[in-house]
Amino acid sequence: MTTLTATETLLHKGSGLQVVVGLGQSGLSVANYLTKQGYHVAVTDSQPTPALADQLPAAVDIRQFGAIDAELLQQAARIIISPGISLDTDAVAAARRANIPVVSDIQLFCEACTVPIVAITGSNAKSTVTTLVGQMAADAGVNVGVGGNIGVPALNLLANPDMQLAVLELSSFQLETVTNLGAQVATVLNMSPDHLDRHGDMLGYHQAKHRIFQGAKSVVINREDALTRPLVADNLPRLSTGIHAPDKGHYGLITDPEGQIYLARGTDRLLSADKLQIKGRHNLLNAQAALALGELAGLPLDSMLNTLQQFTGLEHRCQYVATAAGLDYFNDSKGTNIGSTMAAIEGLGAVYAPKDGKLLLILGGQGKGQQFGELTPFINKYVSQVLFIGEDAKQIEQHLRATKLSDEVALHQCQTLESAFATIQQVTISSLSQVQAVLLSPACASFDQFSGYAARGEHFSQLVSQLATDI
Ligand code: UMA
Ligand code: ADP
Repeated sequence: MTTLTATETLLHKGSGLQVVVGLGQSGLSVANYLTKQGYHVAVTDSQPTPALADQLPAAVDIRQFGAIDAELLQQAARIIISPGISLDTDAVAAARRANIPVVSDIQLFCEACTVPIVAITGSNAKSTVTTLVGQMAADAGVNVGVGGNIGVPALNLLANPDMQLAVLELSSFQLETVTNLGAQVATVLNMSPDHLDRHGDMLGYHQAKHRIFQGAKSVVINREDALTRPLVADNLPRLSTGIHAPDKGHYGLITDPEGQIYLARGTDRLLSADKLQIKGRHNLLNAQAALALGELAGLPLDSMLNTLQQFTGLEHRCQYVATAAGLDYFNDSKGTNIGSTMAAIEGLGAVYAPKDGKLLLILGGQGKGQQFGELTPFINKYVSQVLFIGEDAKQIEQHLRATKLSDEVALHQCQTLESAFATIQQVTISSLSQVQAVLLSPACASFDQFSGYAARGEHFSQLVSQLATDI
């Protein structure tokens, strides 16, 4: 971070009160950043005693906790809102009506960042692709900062004065208040319904996501998903990814006469798919996206291909846990929307189908306003048992029953993961169930029963290991 002159500090102090709304990780990073810049900063949070309050810098002299302070917001020269807080929150909506600017930490980051930004969003695969691109850059000897929605607040990256490249995972919540991000390369990896309770409908969600392209110098597009295509000038450099053979210079897949699949750039076969440790068709798209983003960020291809072969994937994403009583257990707790669950069912289902095997799917939690009937064709093809857990379990069952669900798919209400495990024992005893693998891919948020997807995945893995020791 550059050191400010006394005049700059005075200018910032004089530029009015900066009100940080929400004191989570991003709120704290904003308070730290703005106080160092010499701004007058206030913080407000709904919780009476936010956990991070004692980490606030002493210079933050206004702290209003217990409710978002509407009066304080009216005094702001600028509001910096945390991603978890909706713009429709009463106090925030009133401030916007009073024409007080509301921005996210990402806006402050892109205004201050002097190095190229790789900006990544999408309904799914953000963390996987962000981690891959970050690793590709590091392996190529680039001093890279990786942050954003992935868990490291973006502003914290500015503390590294030697950073040469910033790789950001961005959520729709972070993007909805960002203007002119100006990324070196930006992408929307894929689009499927998510967070509709917050954005109202698919259009609102799409609009938020596509703000990532504002001011971008180049873009990566997913040919399989028209909703990822940006409205940008035709002459903007662009690369595309997809499951078919690619045009010259673009990424795709080539299958040879023996059926071997290769990652390809134009007609060049780059890498045989079986050299990747991450499995499934969706991961072949993720690998291409990482290569295309890396190329447009100036990373060397050979080094990127080496990184790809070393990458073992992230926890809780279609992760194999163990085999117990002849069933393979997979933890896809990060499957928190129907798009990710479709990818998991299809990716794993295709592995067991040739052996006449079916999946047992554990689904449910907080449904976030999604239409679960969209899962039905995937369930009909690859799943013989569905077990529902969590707050919206009954509603999800209704959605499936209202579609053309096959009679061969059995549905069970279980409420909790524990009771789901008892049901697994009952329903898989008969070989008629055809179940060869158990997949936790809930297509829902976990907050009704867990502190987050990681806690849900860990609980699942514990129940599996318990099972393995009981046998
Ligand atoms: N709060 C209020 N009023 C409210 C809601 C929340 O005051 O109505 C307060 C809470 O009391 C708490 C603070 O706001 O003190 C929490 O803020 P936050 O929810 O924005 O969370 P942060 O800790 O700042 O973390 C955020 C992202 N969280 C969300 O978007 C919900 C993190 O993404 C991100 O890693 C972090 O910034 C750093 O950039 C998490 C996430 O769940 C992983 N993201 C969603 C997702 O991936 O689906 C979008
Ligand atoms: P995000 O950060 O966007 O949530 P993750 O990389 O954490 O993305 O993966 C989230 C979920 O999406 C996991 O369940 C994973 O198996 C699934 N997934 C990964 N890649 C894709 C893809 N290309 N399309 C659909 N789902 C995917």
